[in-house]
Amino acid sequence: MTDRSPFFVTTAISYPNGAPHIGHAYESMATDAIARFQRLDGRDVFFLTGTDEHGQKMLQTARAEGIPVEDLAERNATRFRDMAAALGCSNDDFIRTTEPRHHEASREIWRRMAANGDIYKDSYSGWYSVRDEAYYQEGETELRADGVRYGPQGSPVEWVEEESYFFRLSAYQDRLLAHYEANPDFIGPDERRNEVVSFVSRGLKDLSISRTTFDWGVRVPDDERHVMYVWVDALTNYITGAGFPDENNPRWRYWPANLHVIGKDIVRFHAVYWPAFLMSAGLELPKRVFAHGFLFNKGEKMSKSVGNVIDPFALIDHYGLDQVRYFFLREVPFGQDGNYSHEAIVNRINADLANDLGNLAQRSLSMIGKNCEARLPEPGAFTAEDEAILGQADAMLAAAREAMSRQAIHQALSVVWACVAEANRYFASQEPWALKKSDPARMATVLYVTAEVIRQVAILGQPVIPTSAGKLLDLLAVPADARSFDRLGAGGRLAAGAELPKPEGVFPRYVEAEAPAGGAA
Ligand code: ME8
Repeated sequence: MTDRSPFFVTTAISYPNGAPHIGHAYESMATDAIARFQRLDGRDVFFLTGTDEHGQKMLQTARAEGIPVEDLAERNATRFRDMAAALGCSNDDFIRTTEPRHHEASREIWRRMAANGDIYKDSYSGWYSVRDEAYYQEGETELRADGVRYGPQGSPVEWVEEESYFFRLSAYQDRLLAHYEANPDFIGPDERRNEVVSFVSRGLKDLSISRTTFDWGVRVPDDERHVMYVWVDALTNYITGAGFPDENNPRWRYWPANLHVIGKDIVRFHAVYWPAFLMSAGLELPKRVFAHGFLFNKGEKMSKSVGNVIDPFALIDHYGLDQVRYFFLREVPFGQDGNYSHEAIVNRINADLANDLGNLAQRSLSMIGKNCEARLPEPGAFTAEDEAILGQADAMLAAAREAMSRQAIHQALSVVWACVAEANRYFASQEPWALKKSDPARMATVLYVTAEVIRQVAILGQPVIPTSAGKLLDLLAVPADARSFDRLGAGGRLAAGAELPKPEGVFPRYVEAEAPAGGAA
């Protein structure tokens, strides 16, 4: 039975204070793969992404560039929107926190938290990191030899003293701990969950949730001198996207979100502040928050000064979209930090895509083209070898589903590529080219079985390599309405006799443009 229940998945919303980088692209690709997987598996998916446009960081960048902050937001939000499109993201909406619908939602959640008695006015004095847009306790900061005080993520902090509204976060310590205990899947991976539990167990202080020294933000209801602390409005984007506060909005059926995909640096906001705000406002909590790791360029942190910031648009232009998506999602265990380098990308493109899958498809399909009048051959009785490889293909869905339920995207891919590897061994050992003369009926069976395995690989490959998988399915004449996961397994076998188009290569090899320096003379 297909599960048609709603599945709401989000990315973090990025600060458009600069152009998007590969870290942002990584999160979008991964979340898109998750959204596509669930859609193909029959779920009613809503996939939300967008930009987080308020806060001091945006203001400071705009000032440094000498342009109005609205212009900075506009310019870069467009680049983030373009990036999502360039990455082939299937997001259903793109939210910008400067939109009126979002101001309305933020003011409403504030009113509900206030009505619940959780907001009071006082004055704040303490450390603030503009880069992280985060308040830190003195004990979390460190005064270094350069005379500058730094926060736990290595960004400088400044002393802030101003009138501020506070949220009674301290009152939520026990309820949060009880929630983590009762819902062991609320935070993933486990390492992140343990960090959150230990942070909350040490005790929570009330949180300053408004600022008065600038006005770039959502105005606090009934007190126009204050704008909301940027994270209060930023987190609210997830319910704005679902139509809040209009609970008659058809999108409200998607709340609570099934999954917030975020990076490991913003776990505290999503797993501590956000559930506390929602509890206070009487709203349901998201089911899961999953934190991916950070990407490094050959082990080095990307930074503008080092000059190793990778532009996702350039990467896609250079290697191809599906190639980039496949590389990052296969290479980096989702949840751990990862590295990328030209060599590693080329290796994945050539080994996994061009050789393993591309060559198998090309060889088997061109044999069908030449020897079977371009029609899918009628198979004879299956041998034990045929049954074994078909069985492995039929078993992929269950294993991939299990992996995807833990956001182990790399494991889902490894299940599929293990089947590709096995199909290559099958093809090589059956030697269909030799059967052509000796036993054409057996050759037909081997080609049919190989094509059927490729069909299932392509269907399951769609979340990560949608365009190339689509081309493979075209080459197999699989109709558009027969490409979802309910067609996997024995029930969806290829129809013998179907006419196939002329086969063409789907996965080009990456060839170095110029010989490496000092190459062979
Ligand atoms: O944090 N590798 O925005 P942001 C992997 N506006 N992921 C990375 C990364 C890297 N090198 N650098 C950043 C914010 N990310 C807030 C979010 S959500 C209500 C508000 C990830 O533009 C980062 O962890 O700094 C985050 O999930 C996302 O990119 C946006 O980061």
